[in-house]
Amino acid sequence: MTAAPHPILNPVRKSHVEGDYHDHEVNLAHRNHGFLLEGLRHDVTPAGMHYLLIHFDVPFVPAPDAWTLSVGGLVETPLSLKLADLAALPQITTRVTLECAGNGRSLARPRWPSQPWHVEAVGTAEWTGTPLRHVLGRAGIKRNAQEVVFTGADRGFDAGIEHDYGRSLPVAMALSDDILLVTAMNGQPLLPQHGAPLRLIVPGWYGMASVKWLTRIDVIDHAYQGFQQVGTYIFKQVEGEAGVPVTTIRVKSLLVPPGIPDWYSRRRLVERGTVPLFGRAWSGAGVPITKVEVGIDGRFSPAELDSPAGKFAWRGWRFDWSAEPGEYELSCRATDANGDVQPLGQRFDRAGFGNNTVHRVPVTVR
Ligand SMILES: Nc1nc2c(c(=O)[nH]1)N[C@H]1C(S)=C(S)[C@@H](COP(=O)(O)O)O[C@H]1N2
Ligand SMILES: [Mo]
Repeated sequence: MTAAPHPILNPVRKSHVEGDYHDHEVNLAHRNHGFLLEGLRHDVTPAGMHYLLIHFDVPFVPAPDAWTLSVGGLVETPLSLKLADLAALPQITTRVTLECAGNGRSLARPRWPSQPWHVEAVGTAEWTGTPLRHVLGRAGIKRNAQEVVFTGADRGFDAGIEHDYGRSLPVAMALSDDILLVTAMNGQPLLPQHGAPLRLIVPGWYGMASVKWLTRIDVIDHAYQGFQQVGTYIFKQVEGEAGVPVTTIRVKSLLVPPGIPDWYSRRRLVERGTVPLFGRAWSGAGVPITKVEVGIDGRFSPAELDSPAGKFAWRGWRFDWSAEPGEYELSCRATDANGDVQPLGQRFDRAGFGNNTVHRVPVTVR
């Protein structure tokens, strides 16, 4: 008789599944709640409505004043900074739409067993903190530096590998004005689940880059090999290929489901007549949204765009639908300034990353 594989050190290799959600997926969905689509009405997502993605446990921080950020590796002056030191640096506030790279994963058939997102792993907050370059400037980056590594206080296992949550950025990007070390979200101190007391915000990239509970910054002269950099967050068609790292957010849009829902199925009932539809669209890397179209049973017409709300923030759109009684499928499709358009069909990725297929909402008009 062969021993069963150890569930942590030697986990059963995952494969795609169909049908019911496994207990493990349901458990992850409880821990990592999604955004409520009706919340798209808010320009800035209330903190409690913002999606969450926590790989391991939320670290307990009894005394934020004692929190230390260490800056080391290839720097002239290693630093050990308290929150008060960071607060003394120039502070800015930026509105940023954050989306999980796994958003849309479970819309794919078969699906990859993991955090079972449909479309709701997105939110837009106003993050306040200091541009990272001020800290790197004080430490002084050495000539041969290649990447800057960010490590969180959380630790766990994935695929049998024990690690601290960590991610890296190329040095040039780390020195840009946009990358922030933040201590506040929507004008309030960070909530524990959003990275209190200190997190990184990398606008325009999928959420995995925005390391929460930040404790260390290390400058290195090679490509970082941490699990969250090389063991996952790689676009792949098949296991074993080198793949392409997941970085910037792909163009996407969502609509506020109109009318009223059925509690259990969330099917929508809408009254006939003019139905004002509203939603938001966004893309990555600060690329503006140039067009949103609304589909009624797959026939698309242009929506009206609201004014842009910031380089890294989603953009509102609206559309008046003349609804006649019947069954319909509503959808929305955004285009960005690079000419990238959301695909109508399923976009296959082995682990379900970057699925920006159009959002579809079935409705009954009465
Ligand atoms: N330290 C740490 N940082 C992290 C994570 C994590 O599990 N640990 N999750 C990442 C992922 S995958 C996403 S999508 C975002 C989610 O941020 P939020 O929970 O504040 O919305 O945080 C990122 N930063
Ligand atoms: Mo994520």
